[in-house]
Amino acid sequence: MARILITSAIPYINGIKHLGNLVGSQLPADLYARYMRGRGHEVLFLCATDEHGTPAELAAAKAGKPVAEYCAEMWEVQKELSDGFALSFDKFGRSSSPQNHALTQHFAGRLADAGLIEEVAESQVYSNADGRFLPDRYIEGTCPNCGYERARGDQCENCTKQLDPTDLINPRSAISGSTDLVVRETKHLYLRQSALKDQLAEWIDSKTDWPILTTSIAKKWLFDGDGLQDRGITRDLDWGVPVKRGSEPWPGMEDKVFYVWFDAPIEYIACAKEWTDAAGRPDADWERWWRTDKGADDVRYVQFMGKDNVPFHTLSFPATIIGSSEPWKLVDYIKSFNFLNYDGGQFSTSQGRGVFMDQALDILPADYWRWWLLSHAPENSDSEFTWENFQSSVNKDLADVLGNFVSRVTKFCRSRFGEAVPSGGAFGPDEQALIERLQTGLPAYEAHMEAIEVRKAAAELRGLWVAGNEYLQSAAPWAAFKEDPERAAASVRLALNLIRFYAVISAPFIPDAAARMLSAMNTLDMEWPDDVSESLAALPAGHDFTVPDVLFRKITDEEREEWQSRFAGQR
Ligand code: B3M
Ligand code: ZN
Repeated sequence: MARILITSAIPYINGIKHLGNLVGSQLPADLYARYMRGRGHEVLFLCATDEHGTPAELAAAKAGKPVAEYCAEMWEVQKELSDGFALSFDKFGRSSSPQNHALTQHFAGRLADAGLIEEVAESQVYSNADGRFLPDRYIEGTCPNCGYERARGDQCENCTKQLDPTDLINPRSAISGSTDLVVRETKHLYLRQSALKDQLAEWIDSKTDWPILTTSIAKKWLFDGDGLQDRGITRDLDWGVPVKRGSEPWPGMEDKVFYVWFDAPIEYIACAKEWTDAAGRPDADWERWWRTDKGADDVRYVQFMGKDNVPFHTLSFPATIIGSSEPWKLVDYIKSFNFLNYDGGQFSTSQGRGVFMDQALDILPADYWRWWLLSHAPENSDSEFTWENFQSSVNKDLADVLGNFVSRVTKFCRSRFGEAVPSGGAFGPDEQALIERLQTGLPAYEAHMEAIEVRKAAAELRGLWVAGNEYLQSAAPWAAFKEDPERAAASVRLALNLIRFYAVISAPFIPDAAARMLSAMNTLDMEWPDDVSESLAALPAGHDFTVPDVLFRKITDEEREEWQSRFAGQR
């Protein structure tokens, strides 16, 4: 038995995520966590909300709420949706937790002690009326390029031109509207990533088994242009982790907070500290997951994320950890994803284009989405959601293949033998052929799951479902029953056991359907089928079962058309 630490990139707090976000980190992380638990390993699966930065402040302002209140409410919303998708986090934490505040300040202190933090003087816009420095996004004015009057200091939304706040005509504070702005000098902290470049490059080079998508992005940032740049890790915001050097104040930094990308990955560690049992007791032993001097040497740590998050996980966060000179666990494997597009374009949060997590669950149960998203995960290139493809995958794979198998077998047995596994008869060549097919297919499926080849694993699993249907077609117990009821009994006994077998191996993809299959088979036995033929005898003759309700329903053409127009934009 191994110990496996799994983290998913932590979603921003500022709104409900779309299906592209979901398939880029949380969902495949859940697949892996469920599989590893199913194989009997000890798993700690962590995720959280990413609550700091300008997006959180701006979203709260838009909602007319204090930012702390807004974040607390959105955490509840995101938690409920992740439960709805059956994401099996051991802890869904918050980057605004006291644990993360303390740990972030601790890391900053260690980095400063090691000489890895530099104070850099910068000119920045200060608002006299607001009594604070304004981040670029908090300054509005007229775009010098197109004349749009509500351009932001970082970019004009109208013509998309990248701007500097000083480019704006008639600049004003986005907070108060005041035009009483001056340029003042202020200091910011920079993490000297460049000083760690060689150590980081050596570490990345040692990761020969990582996906090319992951290492190529890391190497680009390490070596392209002037090489790895130092990174500003402080911001002039109210909401965030106050800048401190360990638990000590940091002179000159009193009104500043750490940059959201500095504290967000540290939340992976803090999240383990936030974990409590049902009685509210924290795990005194959390360090065995995170400190190599406390046993984490034996842990395999796997991270999941979209490709846009790779630089922070291959370079910035490791720089924080390596730079601390403390024995924190570094990631062992990074699984990164390309983007999922939506029906000929992109998902768009601002235009409400595409399907968002809440809407998805309003129209169909989680398993339908889990299956489509995982079996079409954007692994080797970007992939695209289309309603036609979704309809055909659901109708074929889930309804016609798996669902139909379960329904045919259980209904046939009930009508001829009653609701118990029938006795009598012996396995013949058809049964042998099926068992051999499963004996080669199952290890192939396991190998893809171990390697986190999500699409290949889904294809292999589908193949195993198809094999069961083909077996049923050729054994044809309904025909055999007339001449040789014993033969039919043997077939049905195998097929009923196959339902349990499918439930166990499919649970990482479709956990709710798997639970319903097991409950119909009247068993809690989730033992992984290490020995295929033994596992196909787990339900003995005489074992009771029930016929389940329809496992998966089909999507009609009318529904497909209606959804296609409903989600085309302007939520
Ligand atoms: N919140 C970006 C994202 O959700 C960011 C990830 C942080 S991971 C430490 O894509
Ligand atoms: Zn413009």
